[in-house]
Amino acid sequence: MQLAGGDMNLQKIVNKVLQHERISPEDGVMLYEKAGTGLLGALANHIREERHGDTTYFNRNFHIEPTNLCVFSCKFCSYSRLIKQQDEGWVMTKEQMLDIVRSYADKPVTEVHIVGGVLPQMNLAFFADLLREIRQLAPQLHIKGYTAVELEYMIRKAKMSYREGLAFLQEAGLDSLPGGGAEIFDEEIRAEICGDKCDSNTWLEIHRTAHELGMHSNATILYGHIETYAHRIDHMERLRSLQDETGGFNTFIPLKFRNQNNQMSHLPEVSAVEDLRNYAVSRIYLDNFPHIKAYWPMLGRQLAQLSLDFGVNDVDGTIDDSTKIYSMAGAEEQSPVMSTRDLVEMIRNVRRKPVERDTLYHTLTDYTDIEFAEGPDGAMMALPVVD
Ligand code: V47
Ligand code: SF4
Repeated sequence: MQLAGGDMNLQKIVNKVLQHERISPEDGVMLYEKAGTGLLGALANHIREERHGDTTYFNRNFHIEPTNLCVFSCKFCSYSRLIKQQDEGWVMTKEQMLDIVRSYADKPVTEVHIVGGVLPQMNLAFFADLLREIRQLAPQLHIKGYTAVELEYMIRKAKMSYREGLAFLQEAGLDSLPGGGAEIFDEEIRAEICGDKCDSNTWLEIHRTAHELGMHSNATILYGHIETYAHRIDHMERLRSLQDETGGFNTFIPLKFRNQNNQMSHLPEVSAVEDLRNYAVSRIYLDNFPHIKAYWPMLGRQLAQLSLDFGVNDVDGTIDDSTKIYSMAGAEEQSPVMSTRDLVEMIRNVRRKPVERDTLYHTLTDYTDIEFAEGPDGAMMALPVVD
């Protein structure tokens, strides 16, 4: 790939990427600052297609958000202020959460994602109990639960080491960790936007320990607020180094800061073009992360489709409206429901190949040769194409 205009520094980065050479933090910042959007898309798409071809993964999951009250006060979060106005908040009982699991008994979901605010009464013993009962009700369901922030709090309060606490939860049924709570690792920016919760090294240490115990995890970045490009690269650099050590991360999920109903509402949101550029740089920089995910409820469907040309190869799940975090923060999708058919068509419409996966990216159904038709009860059925 020869660049017109001849910027030698950018050309060197292009050559590195094409030769599978790792780019440096300085290169990463230069991509953000100097590279055209077409170039970023072409490079990221090259990597994406080398690794995954046109395959675009999704999974069928549902969320449990045990509470939207939280002892922490992250300024970007639409949950955090609610602890002072408890009438607006919810705290679920164990039975209510188990009822949610029961309500999915005859639905083809493979994963439950548990994530929420942090409360003292929802402690390690409470969640271990919940995990055991979910495991009993749904032995096949993959339980992805608790951000490092939630884990740090409940394990500290239980006076255990991270290894002991994580092993205890794993024994109770926890399969993997979601990527939340990472926000931005730079200590100054972190202090400014979420200074009272688990620090960056602790976040990384908890994921390292989970990987050592054989659990996989994801990682997020919260971008588009007061951070600079150098902060984003620093964040990815810390993740890339840990991944070199453990290989335990599955997916990187950039989360765009949304500005409604929180203490950072005065900040404008970044543009769709910036979102696409950010996906591309993430795909290029994180050369040891297998997957980059666009979280469609947050992004909206059209931008999620476009992101597939900018390094993204996963669009998360066919979740129903069981997640509230993003709709409360002003996400594109106020009621994020998409049927399998909608999701498959969203992917097909941009000429990519829809594949349903489980949490660990084993292929469950390749939808290339599957069509949808109305079944006898009026519901949509997936049928193999017959020549
Ligand atoms: O850590 C909170 C984010 C995260 C806002 O692992 C906000 O598969 C934008 O991590 N604007 C929690 N983002 C959710 C999360 C997640 C989501 C989907 C999939 C996975 C996965 C993980 O939500 C928090 C925080 O970064 N968040 N408020 C906001 N105003
Ligand atoms: Fe609590 Fe998480 Fe919101 Fe921070 S982002 S206030 S830890 S729910």
